Amino acid sequence: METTLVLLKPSCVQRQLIGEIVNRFERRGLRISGMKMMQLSDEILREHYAHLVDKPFFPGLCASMQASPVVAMAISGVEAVQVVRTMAGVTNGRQAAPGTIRGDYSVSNQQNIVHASDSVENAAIEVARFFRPEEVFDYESGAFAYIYGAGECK
Ligand code: IDP
Ligand code: MG
Repeated sequence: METTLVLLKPSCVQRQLIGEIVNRFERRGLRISGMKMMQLSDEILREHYAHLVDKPFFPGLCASMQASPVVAMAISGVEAVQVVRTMAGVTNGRQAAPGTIRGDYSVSNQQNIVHASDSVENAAIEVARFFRPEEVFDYESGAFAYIYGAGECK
C-alpha cells in the first residue's frame, strides 16, 4: 500500500467542488487516511513548489494557492501514487483527458483543482509536510476485501 498527498486547491474549494472530488477518490476504491482544511503559508508553498520558485509564474501560483484554504488529503491504496496522479490528469486542464479530474473540471494551466504527488518518494515527503504522524490513520478498510483480489493488497 502507498499513501499519497492530494491538495484540493482554492480553485476546487471556491467552486464548491470539494465533495465531488472527494467522492471520486472514494468511488475509485481509495481509502482516505487523513483530511483537513488549512490556509497555506508562504513558507510551506516555497518548500512544496521548490522546483518552481524561479519561474515567472511562481508569485501568481502562490497567490492562487492562498486565495482560500485548501483541503489536504492523505489517500491510500495499492500503487496509490500512480493511480491518483492518473486520475488528476496532466497539469494543463486544457490538455487533460476527459475523465480525469483536471480534464473534467478545469481549463487552466494553474487553476487546475488538485495537487497530486508525482512519485512514491515525493509522496512520503509531501504527506509528512502537510500532516503530523497522528493525523494520518492506518485503519482497516472493510471494503478492501471487495476492492482488491486475494493477495493483491499488500
Ligand atoms: P503538477 O501539479 O501537474 O505536478 P507542476 O509542474 O509540479 O505540475 O506545477 C505545480 C503547479 O504549478 C501546477 O499544478 C499549476 O497549478 C502551476 N503551474 C505549472 N506550470 C504553470 C505555468 O506554466 N503557468 C502557471 N501555473 C503553472
Ligand atoms: Mg508537481
